[in-house]
Amino acid sequence: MANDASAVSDARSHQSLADPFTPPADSSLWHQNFLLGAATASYQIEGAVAEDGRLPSIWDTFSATPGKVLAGDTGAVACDHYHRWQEDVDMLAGLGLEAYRLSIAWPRVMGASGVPNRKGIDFYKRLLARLKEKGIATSVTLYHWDLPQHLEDRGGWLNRDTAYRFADYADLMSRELAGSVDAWATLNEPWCSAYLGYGNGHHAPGLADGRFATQAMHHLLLAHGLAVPVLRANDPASQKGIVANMGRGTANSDSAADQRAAHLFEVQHNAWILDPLLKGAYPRDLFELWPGTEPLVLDGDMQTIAAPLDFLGVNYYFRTNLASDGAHGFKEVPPEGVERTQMGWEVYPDGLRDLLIGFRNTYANLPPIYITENGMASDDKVTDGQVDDTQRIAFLKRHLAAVDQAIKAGVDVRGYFLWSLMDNFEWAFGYERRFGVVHVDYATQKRTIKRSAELVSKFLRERKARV
Ligand code: IFM
Repeated sequence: MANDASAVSDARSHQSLADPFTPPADSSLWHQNFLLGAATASYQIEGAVAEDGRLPSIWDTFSATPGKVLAGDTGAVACDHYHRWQEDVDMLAGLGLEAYRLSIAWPRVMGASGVPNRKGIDFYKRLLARLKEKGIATSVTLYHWDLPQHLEDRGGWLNRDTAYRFADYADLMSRELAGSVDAWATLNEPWCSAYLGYGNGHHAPGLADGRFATQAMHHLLLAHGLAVPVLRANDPASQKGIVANMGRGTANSDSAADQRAAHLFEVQHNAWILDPLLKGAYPRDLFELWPGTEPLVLDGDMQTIAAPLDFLGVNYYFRTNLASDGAHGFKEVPPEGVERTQMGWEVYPDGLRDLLIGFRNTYANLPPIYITENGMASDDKVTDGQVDDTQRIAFLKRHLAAVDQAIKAGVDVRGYFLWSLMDNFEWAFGYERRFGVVHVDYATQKRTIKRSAELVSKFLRERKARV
């Protein structure tokens, strides 16, 4: 334990470092083992969609369909990361980021008959080797929404067979990449794949039916459960987990009806995924909210889905304020006069803290948590070679403070990934919404480090200097 005098001088040295981002002296973020990194996803940054044997994905098809993506944008070129990956890894290393979360494009590494595509696999081998060389920890997501189109043509996530195909894909990748991945996440945000992809059609493949959403979710979770033991067998030293987007629902009043509305919202966003994973059962309330949508579940599925996890990845962005709809559901009541981002999402850091503490209280077997995505979009412009993203700096500082509060309340949070390393293809919003801590000029592919990234980097340097 430090004596009083050194504690005082320690605190002073932190004060002298004060800037709009640097966490206070007593923040858990100063602990060297709290991992701080950045995240991206294959379709959002890679481009090169027809190169080296990559097959089409559902997002190639969806984004090529008029009216589906803002301004008709597609991921065909994106950030051209497939060709600029060395420069991008150098940039990560230059910023001193300690970990990088990336995803693998399934259609890049596996042919329709299941045969490996060597050129695609080699791309990820080179990328991971370079990250290792630079001392950057690697977190690899197997599925961040780019389902091979040939699987969608056979029913996609509505077809149980896709779950088994996913396990084959996990087998291939974990054999090929064993030893170069620190953490494997099976899926990114199954809620978005199931609900936005099959429930309301806002995302690929663009189907809209409530029953489809619950069946797609079941097959996604089954795919996850089938993959976990495969990953364990092939790459025992790595961590295995899943990444889920979690929504905070608050009640518009103290009335029992509004409280119930907020509860149902969180059932629909969080318990729909976490209960099967951590309790081995779907929440009953879900099917009261959506009567008649129970998926077909075969014997043993729920045990498969509840395979023990080494970590849970939590993605958090905003809260939703809710009231009863007067029947059995909820309606959104957007608060007025609150700060919002370019997406129109409310800035609400307490939601992250409250969710984390709530999960700790609800799930006895909650694994260690990584915040695998958090960040915001702003309409950033380069002026005199600089991007002053003031709103993002405050956003990050406040959300990291919320994580610190959760840790101090006893939640085991081990790290935090900025979403995103660089501006990229924001799905149905195309390139207009900029989430990066690095600006990308899509005409020239020039990367410009934003002020937020400079400050994160400064903090990491200072933290390292304390060892
Ligand atoms: O860009 C997405 C990411 O792919 C998944 N999580 C939310 C981000 C911002 O919308």
